[in-house]
Amino acid sequence: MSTSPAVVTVTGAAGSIGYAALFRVAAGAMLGHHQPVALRLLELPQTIAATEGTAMELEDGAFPLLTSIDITDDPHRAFDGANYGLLIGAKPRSKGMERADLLAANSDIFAKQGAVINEVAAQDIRVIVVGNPANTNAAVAAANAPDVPAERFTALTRLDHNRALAQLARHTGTPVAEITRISVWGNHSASQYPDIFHARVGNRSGAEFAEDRDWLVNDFIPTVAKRGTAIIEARGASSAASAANGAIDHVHDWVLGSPADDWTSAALPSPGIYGVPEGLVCSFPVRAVGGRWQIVEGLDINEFSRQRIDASVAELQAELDAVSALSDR
Ligand code: NAX
Repeated sequence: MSTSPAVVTVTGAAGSIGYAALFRVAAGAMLGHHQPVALRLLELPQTIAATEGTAMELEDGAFPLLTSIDITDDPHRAFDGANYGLLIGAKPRSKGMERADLLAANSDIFAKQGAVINEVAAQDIRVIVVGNPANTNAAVAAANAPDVPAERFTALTRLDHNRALAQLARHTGTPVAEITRISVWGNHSASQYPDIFHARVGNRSGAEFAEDRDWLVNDFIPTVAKRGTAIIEARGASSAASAANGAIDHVHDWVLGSPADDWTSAALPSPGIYGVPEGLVCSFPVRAVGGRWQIVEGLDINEFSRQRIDASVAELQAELDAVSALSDR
């Protein structure tokens, strides 16, 4: 790990997830406790004042690893020499907005940011997209950054993974630390598929718990997939700290390695395996080795899982087709 600062660009820095993420990035939770960080905060012009407030608080944290904070509404300045991009800012779905409108508005943002990353970011740039629709936004950014290896554009499904881990721990009365090998497949949406068939739950297998199909189908899967909505209903605001935590876990493991004998979940451009068409940014079981994600290959996918993976992949394909049709116009 280098002692020169890593340039970390955070878009949507004044938003809820940005606010929850920045302090932990500055404290070393993402890149390790020996890696200095230079923060670049990208926001919309109307939110720059609020971003300055966040920066004042970051300063007041007196974080030894935080070497600088730059605030801008100019993507070129924000991504210049960036080693890491946390793409959190996105256009939210407003009342009456159709999903197609949301896809269009965001594909525009992420196409531009991808092109700027291609132009000015550091050669080793690693990107995680959090802003929704996260998988398709990552695919759009990657398509607009032809000089950056596509595998460096990823999307957040670690939050879904962590939610699945926590729900399985609660159901089985097993500590989270004793559960491994959960997989989240597909899209970060209600169609995602949290798969416990390969999991280890203490000294038992996840497949054993999956035999209770009523619990699996009517409780576990929908609870994980719809957790975001449940949080909005309870809190009156969407997941922020847990989403920031997922993004930090994702980058941490990507750079510093995932635990041995386990795997995690991340959305990556598909190389065309597990029946997922090439180029879709799909969540897979992954391990991080030497700073690269590797999809865990060779897992036996039963019919129950196959149907659910296929349904989520079909949704991803429809999203990508919708934004591709826009760019062809
Ligand atoms: P907020 O509305 O609190 O913050 C978003 C911020 O992004 C705002 O400050 C806004 O000014 C800024 N922004 C918008 N467009 C921008 C652009 N083009 N450049 C720079 N900044 C821009 O939302 P927050 O709760 O922080 O959520 C951010 C995104 O994360 C949303 O799209 C949300 O749907 C998504 N989520 C993704 C999750 C995942 O697991 N992948 C889970 C949590 C969250 O729902």
